[in-house]
Amino acid sequence: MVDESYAFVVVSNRLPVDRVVDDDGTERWNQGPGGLVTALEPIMREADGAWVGWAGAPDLEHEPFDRDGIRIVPLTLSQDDIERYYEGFSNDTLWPLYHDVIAPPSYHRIWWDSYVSVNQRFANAVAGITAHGGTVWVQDYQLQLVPRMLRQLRPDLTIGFFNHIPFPAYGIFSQLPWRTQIVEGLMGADVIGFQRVADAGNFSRAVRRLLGYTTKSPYIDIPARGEHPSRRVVAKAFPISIDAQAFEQLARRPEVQARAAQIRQDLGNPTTIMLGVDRLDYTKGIGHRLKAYHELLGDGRLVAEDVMLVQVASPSRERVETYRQLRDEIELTVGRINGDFGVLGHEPVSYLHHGFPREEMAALYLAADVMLVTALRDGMNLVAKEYVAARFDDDGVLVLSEFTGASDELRQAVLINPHDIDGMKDAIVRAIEMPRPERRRRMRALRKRVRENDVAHWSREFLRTLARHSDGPSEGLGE
Ligand code: GDG
Repeated sequence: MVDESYAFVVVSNRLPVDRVVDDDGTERWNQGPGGLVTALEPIMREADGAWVGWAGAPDLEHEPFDRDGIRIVPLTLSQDDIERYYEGFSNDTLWPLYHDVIAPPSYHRIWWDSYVSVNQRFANAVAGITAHGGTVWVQDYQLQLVPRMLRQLRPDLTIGFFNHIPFPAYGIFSQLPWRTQIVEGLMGADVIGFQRVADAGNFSRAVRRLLGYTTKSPYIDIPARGEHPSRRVVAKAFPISIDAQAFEQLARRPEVQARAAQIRQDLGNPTTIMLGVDRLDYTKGIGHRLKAYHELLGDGRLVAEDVMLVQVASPSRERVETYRQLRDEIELTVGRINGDFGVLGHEPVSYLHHGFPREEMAALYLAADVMLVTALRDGMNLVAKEYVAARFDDDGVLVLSEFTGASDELRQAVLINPHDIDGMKDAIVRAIEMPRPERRRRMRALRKRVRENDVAHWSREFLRTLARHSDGPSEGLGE
């Protein structure tokens, strides 16, 4: 029985808030990291919005509640669901497959069964609370079956989907035993958003190959079948971004600037500070970056006393075996570099395996002369955009992998192919030696781009496109 209904519903694997239980047993919900909630908050408040997702702990049953004008609807996942649907199919099948099989994906039927049943639960929950003719925005690869399931339950709804990670070329995607079901699942949406033009192209090709539909970018036409009339789906790039203004304001705070100066001092005032900030994930190319740095020190092109690499590797997916192995490899390499080139009181790599508050991140960005983003494959990479947003002083050099979505936009970065270690080494040296006028010119151009295409722009463009492709009340969204 529907006892409440919302005109605009966002659904993602994780809720935008984390449940924290204090020592005395009091429960609090903290806003989790991520710009998505910041971007959607005003729209959700205005449009009578609800957010459906998992709260991050096993077997947690919790009543829906209001938070800052948004209805939060927690869904329960059992330990089994977490192991099969989340750690299994999402993180150990889809994630490596969609990132060009950098690590080998595992295919297990039992994981797939769980993915189907959890997606159905998400779809049922959304169907139960969305108002007649309402709009639903489904987020990311964990929920690719939800659009179709939802359309079957609620043909009156307007459904959008956004894929935060890459969509692979057909030659890779076609490995997936359930490739047809995934593509059919996504085609339940009215608008399917991707990070890059190439991702949208890869998806359209998969649809042509697997379902035989006609595509003419950005449209995919589904022919009429039985009592189902024909339908037109939009598959298009909407590059995500950050709240650039908020990030700049954070970096401009006097205490953040003071902290940046302190960091430089604590590191012994080296001539050059380089920085890497990544979830500890094999897609981020941390090993390739360390290899290049190690060789540069070995060649004598960089001198250990003058340079420092700060590597923040925030803990991630630690229950998945590939991630445990990666951590061991990275920590071994860091140990080798520091062993080979460290002197008492100075180690050339400062490795930090924990998360930091946003203020500290902003201070690190300000303290870093060179930012290294060397991902082997990355949907967008928000770290690159945060670095640029933080540099209100128009200084600093961004070294950016061509394999990130961000490289489509941030053309004034020093672009690299992280597989080409010699090329990456040259780029690092070039970044370190870049004269101030060139640094300023490049950073200004980068900052203009990030300011103009911020996360509010992203959500507005997506929701406008969605509204245009429906006749329902979603027309008011994104204005
Ligand atoms: C996926 C896609 C796409 C990291 N460590 C700390 C911390 N972070 C923050 C960063 C940044 C975010 O986490 C990471 O975002 P990325 O975009 O770099 O990467 P993924 O986590 O892989 O995100 C990616 C994104 O979705 C959005 O669509 O861009 O391609 O893979 O905001 O700053 N934040 C804090 N402490 C940390 O230690 N506070």
